[in-house]
Amino acid sequence: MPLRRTRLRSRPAAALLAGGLLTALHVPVAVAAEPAAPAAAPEARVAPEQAPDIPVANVKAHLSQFQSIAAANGGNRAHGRPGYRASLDYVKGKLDAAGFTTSIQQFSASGGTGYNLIADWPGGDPNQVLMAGAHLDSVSSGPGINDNGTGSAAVLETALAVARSGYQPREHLRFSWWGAEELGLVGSRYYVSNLPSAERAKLTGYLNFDMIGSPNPGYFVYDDDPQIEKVFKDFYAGLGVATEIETEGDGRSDHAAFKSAGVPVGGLFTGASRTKSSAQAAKWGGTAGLPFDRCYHSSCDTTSNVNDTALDRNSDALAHAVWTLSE
Ligand code: DTR
Ligand code: CA
Ligand code: ZN
Ligand code: ZN
Repeated sequence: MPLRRTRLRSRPAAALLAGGLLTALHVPVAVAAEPAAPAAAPEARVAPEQAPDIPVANVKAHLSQFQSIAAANGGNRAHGRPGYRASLDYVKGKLDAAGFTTSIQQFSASGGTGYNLIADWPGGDPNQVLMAGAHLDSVSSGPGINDNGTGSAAVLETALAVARSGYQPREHLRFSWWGAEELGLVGSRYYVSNLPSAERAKLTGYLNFDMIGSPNPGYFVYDDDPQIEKVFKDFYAGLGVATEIETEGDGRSDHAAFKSAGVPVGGLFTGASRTKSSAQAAKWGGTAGLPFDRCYHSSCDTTSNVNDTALDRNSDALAHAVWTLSE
């Protein structure tokens, strides 16, 4: 199900007439009825390819790498620190080996050099580009495994699954890992503001994944673009898992710049420092009265700070959305 940006196409009057719209409006329109176009042969509908299962063990292996990178670089993967660039080099190495066309976008922020990583999967309609992304930087106080190793690892593993399967979607796929999100969405804003308007117009959607494995998880879906929201909600309904809309407000993560530029956006979130309610614990499990992630922006945001079930479900939801919205 391709994602269409809401652009109304102007239709010739004859088509409107034929379509009954103008007669309904009783507008006297002096147009010669065009000869009916020959009925197009119904195109052979190929069953949409289903997304593969994303092995959560693979996602967790990336998290272990991020943890090791932080340990070897002063305990974090923050903007301007060596652990961030080492994280980017790790992700880029996997993508290059899998056949992606990668590029690094450099920018300056708060006196440090920042980097975005962009990976294009060759093929697809260059004028219809679906993006999926996550911020790769942590705060300086810890390794940032849930925030946002989980989103980064799940986007990476979904991209690798595209390569493994040889998926050739109708739309062009682009994956992204943002720098300096924790400084104020700096990397994604830099990308969008430096993207030529003609290139921006080709984006059919941007899917954002920031904290998708919280230890006391909620299942929140961004309530921005209705079509994208429905893809995620239907996926979870298929699992029998209730979802809520993400209500922390716009502007809290990297989808903000895309939304401001008129790109349809959506995404998933398992919660940060807010407290899980009793009603939420009743439907999702976990512990009421505690934060969704008690290690948010703390040194304890390690590989032990991840709920595997939430990470697995959200990784599979991510792949499902990429396949569904690009086919
Ligand atoms: N700003 C994100 C965490 C965050 C807080 N609320 C939301 C809502 C949707 C996505 C992410 C978030 C961070 O600390 O990276
Ligand atoms: Ca899975
Ligand atoms: Zn954060
Ligand atoms: Zn984050």
